[in-house]
Amino acid sequence: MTTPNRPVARDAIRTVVTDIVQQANVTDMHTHLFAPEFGPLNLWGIDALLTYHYLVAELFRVYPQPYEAFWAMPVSEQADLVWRKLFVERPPISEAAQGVVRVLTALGLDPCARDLRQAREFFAAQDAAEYAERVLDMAKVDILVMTNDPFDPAEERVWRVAGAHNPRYKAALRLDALLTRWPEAAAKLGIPDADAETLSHNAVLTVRRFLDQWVDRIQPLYLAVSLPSDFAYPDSSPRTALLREAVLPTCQAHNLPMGLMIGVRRQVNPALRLAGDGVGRADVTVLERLAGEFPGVRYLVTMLSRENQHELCVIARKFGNILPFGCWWFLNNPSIVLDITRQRLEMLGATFVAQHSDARVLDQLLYKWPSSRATIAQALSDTYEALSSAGRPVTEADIAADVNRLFRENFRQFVNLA
Ligand code: FIX
Ligand code: ZN
Repeated sequence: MTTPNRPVARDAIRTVVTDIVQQANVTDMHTHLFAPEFGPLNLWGIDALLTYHYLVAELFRVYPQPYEAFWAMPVSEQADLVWRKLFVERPPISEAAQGVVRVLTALGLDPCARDLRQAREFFAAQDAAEYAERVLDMAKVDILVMTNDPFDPAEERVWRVAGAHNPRYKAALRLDALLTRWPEAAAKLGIPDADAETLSHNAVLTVRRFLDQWVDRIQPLYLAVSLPSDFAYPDSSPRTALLREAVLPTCQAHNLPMGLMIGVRRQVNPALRLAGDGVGRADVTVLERLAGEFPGVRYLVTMLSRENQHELCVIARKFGNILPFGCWWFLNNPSIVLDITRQRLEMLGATFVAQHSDARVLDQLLYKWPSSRATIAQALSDTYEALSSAGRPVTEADIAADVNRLFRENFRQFVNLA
């Protein structure tokens, strides 16, 4: 029998917390997944899992080869090679490699197989839509947020023709093209003066109209952009003008938060393609200026460099319109998640979003979430044990409420999702 309002004994805290965290539903606020109705954009199955860009980078560590030779191979052969080199010829110990093992185990497949025959047969027998529901249920992800690029013609076709109304897949309007590749975006929008020193009135109006249309079309939960480690605000670039005159006013007009993902160094090794991005320490004071200049805008913020995490906590203490989220990409490893989560709990209580999956392949939900849950449960257990020792025991209800805040509610409230 559960007694949610009775204090949990100090020596039972770890078990109770772990259980609550493992059972909790999560809202996955940032992924690169697509609902099944997006057809080939919805990635799942063994070939997609093994050619995930994290693993492609790791393949080149153990098996240097001409980049172009790898890219010229059919995806199934790339996957065979990754399997042989990273899973058969050595134990798959990295977080990304262990992730594949955990997915296969969760699906009842053999993680020690010499080849991919069994896995391929399993995935070939699945119906895409039914399988997606099953994976979301297994991962206890109630709702996830996609990353929707309004400049991607493949996506645009789906939105224009069929619309996308899957209740478990919500949209986020991603503005990297607009804010990091302005001349290209301007050309697509038919804006002639992309090189001008200041943004013309017409250019601003065109961008505003474009954003309004896309907000109406895809009903995003938030707008978002990933920004380089040298992101400066304000400066004399078109990015500052676009943020100030078009993007942030759009957030205000539609009451939508702005997602800022800061610290990527795109294409430090272009030959690795999607695997070729790096990380750099960013200047966090940009957030003070953005949050101060647009106090009516709510910002979802994640930073890629480990060195920026403490400063982000300090800024979030100063600005209620900043919600730190997740341990992004190169930070999504147990040792670092543990460290960052502890830091955030100490400095912010339960007022952040503990994690997002960033999954690109549906099945990855089956390892990214269990891994994050285990690590975050550890950080939370330490916190409640300390609190209990200090003289304030916690109840199951206390713990469940905090877990719900960290994994669902803080994000949902921020984006007004019931
Ligand atoms: O910009 C992003 O949203 C990044 O998460 C991706 O671009 C990155 O490639 C990734 O998949 C990280 O997990
Ligand atoms: Zn991402």
